[in-house]
Amino acid sequence: PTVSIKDATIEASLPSGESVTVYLYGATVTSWKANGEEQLFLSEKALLDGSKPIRGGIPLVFPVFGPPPQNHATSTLPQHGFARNSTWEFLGKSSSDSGQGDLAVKLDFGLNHNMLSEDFKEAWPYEFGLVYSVTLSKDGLATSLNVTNESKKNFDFQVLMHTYLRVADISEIRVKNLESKTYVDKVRNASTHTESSNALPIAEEVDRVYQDLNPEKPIVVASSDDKTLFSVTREALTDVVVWNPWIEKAKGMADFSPDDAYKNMICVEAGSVSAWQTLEAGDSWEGGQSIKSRL
Ligand code: TA6
Repeated sequence: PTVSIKDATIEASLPSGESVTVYLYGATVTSWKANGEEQLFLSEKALLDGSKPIRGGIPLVFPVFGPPPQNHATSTLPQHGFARNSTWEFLGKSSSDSGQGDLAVKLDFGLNHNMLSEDFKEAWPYEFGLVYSVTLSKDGLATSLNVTNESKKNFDFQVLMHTYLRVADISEIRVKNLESKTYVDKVRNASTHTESSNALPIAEEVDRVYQDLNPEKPIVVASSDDKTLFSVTREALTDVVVWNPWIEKAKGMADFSPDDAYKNMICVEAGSVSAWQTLEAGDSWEGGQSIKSRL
């Protein structure tokens, strides 16, 4: 594998052609190429200069998902926390080859409390260490986060990998393996429902937090003729958010472009967001996702 460092980005590629690009800003994966094509959606107006979280790829949500709750340690943080809008450091790479030619390259990124802006330090006054690993292999992309509480106090956190999967046409895809799962519908006043479809079509704004899923059961994005396009398994992340902004919300986001690009993306977001993980002083937690494409 080759790894190149270009100012604010790290790029890795495998001899078989797969590649991944990560911005130090937010440790945001902005590109994952496999089977000769781009697998992730990146808005044409995504800001890549650190002025705003990147619109697309895999933004990292920590320590809070969504708008922070009132009267909480995260209350004065921005939506989705500080991880995706802080500059991380590249810790290095490692590659593995089990001999059967399934080479993999792992890129590690770090963020800790004293690297945060003064505002963020003040907003969430806990010593912590994050190591985010991005692993590219022939048959997939995996991202995992290790959280260490380096403070003397316990802290609560949420975490989510806000993955924008690229699709040719939103009307042609279905999201599978959600049947009978409970979800909070953020488009319907956060009311709770049970999923009835085992192949969910996306034909309007969708913003649902599916809860308590078996992380080893893949969430599949399939074509309308039931070919698997993406398969997402998780570790220690038991919620999955399915989001598509649809027409109006797409138009309402200045960095979402072109306006009709909602047709070319579906967010399948692995996370632990429907409750709070409590990390005791000195303890660590790890969770992640593994995405396979075009099985
Ligand atoms: O993951 C879904 C969601 O929480 C939506 O409600 C929408 O807000 C989306 O994230 C994007 O949030 P952002 O802060 O990146 O504009």
